[in-house]
Amino acid sequence: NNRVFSGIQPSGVPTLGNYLGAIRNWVPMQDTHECIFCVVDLHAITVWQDPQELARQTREMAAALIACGLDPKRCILFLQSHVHAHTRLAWIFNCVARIGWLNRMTQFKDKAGKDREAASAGLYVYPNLMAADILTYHATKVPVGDDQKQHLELANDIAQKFNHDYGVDFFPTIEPLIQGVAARVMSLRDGTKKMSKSDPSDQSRININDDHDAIALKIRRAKTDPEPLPESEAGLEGRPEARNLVGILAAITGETHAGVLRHHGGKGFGAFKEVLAEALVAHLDPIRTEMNRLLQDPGALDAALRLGADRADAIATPICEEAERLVGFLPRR
Ligand code: AQP
Repeated sequence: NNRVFSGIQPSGVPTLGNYLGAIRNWVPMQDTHECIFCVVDLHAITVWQDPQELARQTREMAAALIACGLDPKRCILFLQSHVHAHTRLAWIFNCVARIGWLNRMTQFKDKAGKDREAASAGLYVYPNLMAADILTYHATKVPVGDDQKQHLELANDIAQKFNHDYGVDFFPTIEPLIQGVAARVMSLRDGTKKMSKSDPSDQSRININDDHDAIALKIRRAKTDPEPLPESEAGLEGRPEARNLVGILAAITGETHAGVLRHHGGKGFGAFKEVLAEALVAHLDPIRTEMNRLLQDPGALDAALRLGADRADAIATPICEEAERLVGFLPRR
């Protein structure tokens, strides 16, 4: 099949990283694939979320996705907590996945920080829920940023072990679709850390609803080294901040890194940053305007999400129930 599944956490406003690494690539897939896109609120609470903020951010995320070009008529767009098959299948996967597999997940180590014992159990089993998100639709194509590759490999290990343990050929193999020049956008404050919506510093990221002034200021303050831009890609070696800014402009203009450097090599960062800020403002402005418009009518937004949940349920629940039957659970009659 050519069913696509992808999700995004409502842990803040989507960043330029989420946009370039994920959302933007989802838009054209609506014409070529059967697309299922999910605001993964269950994943968001693996770290603390203020309830009111979570509710607000969930609506904002839905509005942002539609503003970026996801069309609730051409894709299935819904909230994860509305479709119970995700958690039902995740429990089964908690019992299929091995602790040793989870221990190898680098994102857990990054997100849990130094005090690993104090991290939530949910954060630890997060990849099992992610496997359920995808597999309860028998989706085979998963467009994600480079940072999610390890979780997809784990999802395939779970699918294989389930099939093997229960002697069936039930769950398909998942294929990661990693695309774009800027598959990984880095923090504006530290070129070795990825840009994140939950980073405590707002200066570390561009939010897709940042206005002209915010974008200009953040780009002007972005960390750089004192050297001018190199003339060729080799000159970006060992200069993560320079590489990141070049990569962002390349992704926005559709050029390669080399192409950007052909145009701007030799410039100081002051001049380059002005070009970059202007390109970002021009690209993000219509998205911000549309997002704000959508947020003014929460009733319409909620209705679109309800419809999405109904359509998602219709696919997910029968697959989940078949998995439960294979495990040996009696159906409720
Ligand atoms: N910096 C990034 N560059 C490229 N792609 C990125 N993605 C995230 N950050 C970058 C991609 O965005 C999709 C949705 O991510 P998510 O919300 O499920 O969680 P995340 O990967 O943990 O994203 P954040 O922004 O870092 O959120 P928080 O701060 O809450 O953890 C994924 O496809 C991801 O690859």
